[in-house]
Amino acid sequence: MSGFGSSPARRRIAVVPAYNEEPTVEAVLDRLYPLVDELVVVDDGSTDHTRKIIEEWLRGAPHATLLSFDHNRGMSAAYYEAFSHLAERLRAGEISPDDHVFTVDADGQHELSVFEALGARMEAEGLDALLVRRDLSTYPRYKRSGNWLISAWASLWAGYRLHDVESGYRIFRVSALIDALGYYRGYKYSETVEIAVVLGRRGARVRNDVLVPVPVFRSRTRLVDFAIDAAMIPVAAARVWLRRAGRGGRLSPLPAQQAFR
Ligand SMILES: Nc1nc2c(ncn2[C@@H]2O[C@H](COP(=O)(O)OP(=O)(O)OP(=O)(O)O)[C@@H](O)[C@H]2O)c(=O)[nH]1
Ligand SMILES: [Mg+2]
Repeated sequence: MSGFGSSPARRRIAVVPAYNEEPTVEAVLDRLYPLVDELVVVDDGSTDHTRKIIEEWLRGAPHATLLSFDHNRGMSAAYYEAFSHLAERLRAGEISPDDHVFTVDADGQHELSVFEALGARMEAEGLDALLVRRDLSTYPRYKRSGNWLISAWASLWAGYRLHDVESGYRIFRVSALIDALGYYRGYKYSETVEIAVVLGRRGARVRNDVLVPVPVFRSRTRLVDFAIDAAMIPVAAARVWLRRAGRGGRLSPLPAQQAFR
């Protein structure tokens, strides 16, 4: 655990959104928990036994917190809830602007054997965000084409090259994450594309080219989710521009965000 001495080590906080992940959630939490200092899991109104499984798992996990919705609100809402919780903790001085937040899916799609190496890279390069690029070579062609297209579209609006903008396997510096939170909310799955664009427009140092394998293929996203994401990309960029114009060039709408950059 971190927190000793005059320059405490950077804390690692994991955020795991979960919706009807009964077969995999416990294994993911078991594997992830020893890799981090704390873990926040969001049950997004699951209708299977996901919530019960998490509640039982929590008994042996003193550094983990469950946030939950009574009804399903979508992946973006789950992330928004978790990140708002972290913003509160930052304001309360319980976490620091330089701590790292890792987002990991509850379906086992994110390769945790590279977790340490990703964290080390983030640290060594002083990044604000590392959006892990998933190796989608085992995915069907339509998924790969769609991912390429939306990543290219997002790159235009973000101002840097995105290779896998839909990736949910990410690391954020707390200050950059909370800053970005002032510019988007996300709908359905759009959180991933919106935050990637906002970070770029805010001048954050971001990489999206570190390639990792995907252990399992399973897809629940649909064409309508793709369309929503595509539509939200320019909206996210516009929000940053409008906010900047409206505030005469000031870049920090919330007190906590002054810590960014
Ligand atoms: N499908 C879905 N997942 C949710 C929801 N809320 C939270 N999640 C969680 O968000 C994470 C990502 O969801 P996935 O459906 O795997 O989406 P994805 O991996 O981005 O997209 P795919 O490439 O289609 O697998 C998982 O851990 C889900 O359990 C929701 O309303 N629907
Ligand atoms: Mg998934």
